[in-house]
Amino acid sequence: MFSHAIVRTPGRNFAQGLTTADLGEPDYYTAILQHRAYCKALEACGLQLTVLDPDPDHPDSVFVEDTAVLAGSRAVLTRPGAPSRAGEVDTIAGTLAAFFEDVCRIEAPGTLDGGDICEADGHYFIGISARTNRAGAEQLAGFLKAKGFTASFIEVTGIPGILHLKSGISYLGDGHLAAVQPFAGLPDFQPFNLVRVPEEESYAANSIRVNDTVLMPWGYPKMQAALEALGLPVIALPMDEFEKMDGGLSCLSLRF
Ligand code: CIR
Repeated sequence: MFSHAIVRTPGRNFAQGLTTADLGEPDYYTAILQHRAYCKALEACGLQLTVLDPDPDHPDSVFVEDTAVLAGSRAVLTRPGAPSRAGEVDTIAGTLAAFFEDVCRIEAPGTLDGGDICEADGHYFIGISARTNRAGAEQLAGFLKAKGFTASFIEVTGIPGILHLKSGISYLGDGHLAAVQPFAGLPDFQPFNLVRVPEEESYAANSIRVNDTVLMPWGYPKMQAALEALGLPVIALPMDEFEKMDGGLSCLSLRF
């Protein structure tokens, strides 16, 4: 069960962040409204929020998930793979130190984005991507092992449309794992009850289980029906402005 989440309000220069999506420029005001709805949904799931102020020096800093990996009493500060995002870690470190007694950090030459980490019942899948290199993945696996968690690596590099591992998979609890087609066949994921995300709904692969509820992006009826058929309560949220910046539901919060 989660009791807290850390989020950061989008800054006015949010549209100046990194993106590969060809979906047009996000609208700041709509992003604020969508972010507010996201925060309300987390609160409806029973979480207490720590809302950080916008960080004008880092337009991508609304995507707080990439700055840390949380594992029990340990917070691992990342070393983001995109140089423009490196400074985001220092601006959140103090907040994490207030909640976690044990804070450690990925060091050079390792790079790692939190979006590449998918935790499933104490096992951590670590994506090796354009943002997370093997040195970063190995450091994280060591930090996790020291706390009794296991880890394995999943190759993400070169899969079209997939920035991070969690752009293509989500662990939804109770053994359910949503995956887009390129991941669904991997032996690593066969022990799970696979929810196959149709290609035209691939953005919905980034959904999150928050206590009893699944938060998913709005506008993906097949995925929503599949989750409801599993008996999972669903809240669907408009996410278009974040999608324009390659961001999904998981990236907007650190949950613990
Ligand atoms: C970036 O390219 O880093 C941001 N525009 C989007 C990051 C999304 N983060 C995530 O999926 N965890």
